[in-house]
Amino acid sequence: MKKSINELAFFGGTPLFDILLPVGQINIPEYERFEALMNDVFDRKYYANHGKLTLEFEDKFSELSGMKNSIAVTNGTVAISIAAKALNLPVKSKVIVPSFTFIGTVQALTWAGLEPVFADIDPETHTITYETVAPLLKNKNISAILGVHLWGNPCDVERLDKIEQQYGIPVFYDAAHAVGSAYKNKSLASFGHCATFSLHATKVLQAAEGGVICTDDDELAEHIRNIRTYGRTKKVNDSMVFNARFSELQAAMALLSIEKFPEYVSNNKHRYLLYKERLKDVPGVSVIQYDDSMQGNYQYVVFRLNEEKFGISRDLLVEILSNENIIARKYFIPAAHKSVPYINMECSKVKLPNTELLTQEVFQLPSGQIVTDEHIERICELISFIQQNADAIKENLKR
Ligand code: T4K
Repeated sequence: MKKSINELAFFGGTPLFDILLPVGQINIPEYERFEALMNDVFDRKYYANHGKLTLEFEDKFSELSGMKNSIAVTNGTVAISIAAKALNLPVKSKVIVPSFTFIGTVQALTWAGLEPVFADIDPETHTITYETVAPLLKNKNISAILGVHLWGNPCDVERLDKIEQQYGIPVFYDAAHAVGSAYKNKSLASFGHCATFSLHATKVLQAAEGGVICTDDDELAEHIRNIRTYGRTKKVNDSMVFNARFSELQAAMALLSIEKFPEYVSNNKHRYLLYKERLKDVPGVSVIQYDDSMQGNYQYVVFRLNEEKFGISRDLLVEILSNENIIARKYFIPAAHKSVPYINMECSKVKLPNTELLTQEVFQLPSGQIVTDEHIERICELISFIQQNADAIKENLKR
């Protein structure tokens, strides 16, 4: 452990770790098993268009999510655009969406010809609630609500369902972070008309790139399948169709990943609890709390930093950690309404105090499969050391 602030890599010392510790999960399958699946694909000479492996993966995803239909697509962003198209939301209509999310959530709406109306979030769960959404319903031309189960934390699902009943506005969910997660033992895939997932390499269930749309509504599922493959299912008609097919190569990765999903989640939870325990007494640092009503996958370990209590800013802490090869992240900064192109549009003129606060305070620490208990012990000791020496660090910066 560092004995003085001059030993911090930020001030020219040697980095604490000689490998990079990223925030992404990076669950690498056994290469031999991937090769065996590829041999099968090569033997059959069937690489795309939803072959055997893709169908097998879709069945397994349905089993994991307790859903009737799981439709695999190119990635999580495209999954949202296709879901919006399949819901037949009128072009240029408005969709209520949080600003505190990955920019892909909102861009997916824009690509589907829709306009965002940004909602604030609850500062504890980081998700939209009845209270943050209801005042926006007086806006004209609202056609839907897109909630984001950020970090796998459920939106206010029960009360958002009531908005749908009251106002007849469909709700659907970006569940990119919520694979295998549940609220009160009910799969998060089952809330709203449909839920979309990401299988990016950094996610707990990964296909290198990929996405899934889940729904129990068979008719909606038909539209999603039809849009995904240039309208070729011929079972329904859609005016705009696309190529969002999932390849057999992606399916091979995803099948190997889903097999290990319970193990990955259990390891993630262990890491989350260890971070929580080791940082509990560090002033100004608080870890996101998961309510007992939710069963998550713990793929992101999310913290807030109160600068006044900790002594230095979140941004400076992240920079110091990065120099030690601890690649902490500041998801999501800037928030979507402050990002191009929305910053130049009418929709950016909103007051989102909780979103503003969280973009200043939130950060994530490495939590993937390569992160060991020893790494976490050392990261937490370092954060504690930085807090205890915050004044000296600030002094040193002035020199
Ligand atoms: N909705 C939400 C709420 C989302 O968070 C996302 C995506 C989406 C929708 C859209 O889903 P996709 O279309 O992406 O399927 C990452 C991911 O690219 C993105 O999937 C994710 N959310 C977002 C939160 O994070 P970056 O640019 O911050 O991370 P990236 O890809 O640079 O990777 C992080 C670190 O992981 C790198 O420093 C290096 C390491 N890494 C990464 C890859 C890809 C590896 O070691 N190996 C790898 O293969 O976006």
